[in-house]
Amino acid sequence: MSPGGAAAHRVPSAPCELDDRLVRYDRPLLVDPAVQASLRRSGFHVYGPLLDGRQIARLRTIADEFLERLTEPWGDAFLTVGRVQDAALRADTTARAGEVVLPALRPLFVDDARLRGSALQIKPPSPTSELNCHQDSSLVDERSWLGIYAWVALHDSGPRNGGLHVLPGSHRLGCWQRTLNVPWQLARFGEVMADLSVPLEVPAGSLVLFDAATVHSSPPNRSDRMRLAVNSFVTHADAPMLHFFRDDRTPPGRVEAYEIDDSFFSDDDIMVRPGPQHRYLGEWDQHVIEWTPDEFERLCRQAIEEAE
Ligand SMILES: O=C(O)CCC(=O)C(=O)O
Repeated sequence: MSPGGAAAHRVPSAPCELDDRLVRYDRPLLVDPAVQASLRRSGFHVYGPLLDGRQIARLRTIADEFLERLTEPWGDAFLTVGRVQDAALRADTTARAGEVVLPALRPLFVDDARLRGSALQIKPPSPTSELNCHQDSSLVDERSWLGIYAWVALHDSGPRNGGLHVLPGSHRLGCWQRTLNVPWQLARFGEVMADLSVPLEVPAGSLVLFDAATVHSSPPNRSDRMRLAVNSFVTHADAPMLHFFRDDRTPPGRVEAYEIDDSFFSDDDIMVRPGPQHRYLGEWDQHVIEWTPDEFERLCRQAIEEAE
């Protein structure tokens, strides 16, 4: 059936509980079982050095060249290459950064992992460069498939220059239909999430792995120079890549599901309904979260305790 065809549909809220089972961790994605176990427990893992000085310098140069070619207004907010409108610039910069990062990441993952990347993240020194708490796009069906973001600092990174903060254990909150085109179910809990998040100190060249469902954020960069990072995505090669979408043509209580390929990110406008080149999988029940703020805070505190 085409989008918009079904009748209005009332979906009950997801139960107020953490995902204890985390089925997506049953299959190894990381070569080292201890790293996979750490990620399963906490939702993130600070891996340590990945890139050497030469590789870091190369990536900084790619970022400089990207900024020289960028014609879109940018202001002084956080900027990720993955979101710029110029598809050719986006694809070229991502591919060049990937040539440096992906070979370094590759040995950490099992043979049948697929690595996608790598989006440069640019945080200028400015009071408005913060990123509020969020979860990244799920990109796979997290009820069965594991998706991991691999974030590498290209400068020493900490709270003063807008480094990464994470909410430990938040990958167990079960909010799995995440794209820029579906209202984020946890948005109204922003203050609680920010209060409970913890800052990470990450030296230049070091890697943070995080479950795509882990809530994270970064405060404004209050230093006097730009802070760079690069982010890649890893999942199993046979995991279908998913995109969820809804607008006012989508019946209440539903999301449209699409199977996409890499061209979606390199060639398409990711803010509009995917075109016919992407397989339409139908309308799925929306995963609705109607917990109270108290219930949410209780769950987060339990998640943090169990992440230790
Ligand atoms: O580099 C940062 O400041 C954070 C990046 C981030 O949150 C993201 O890419 O989702």
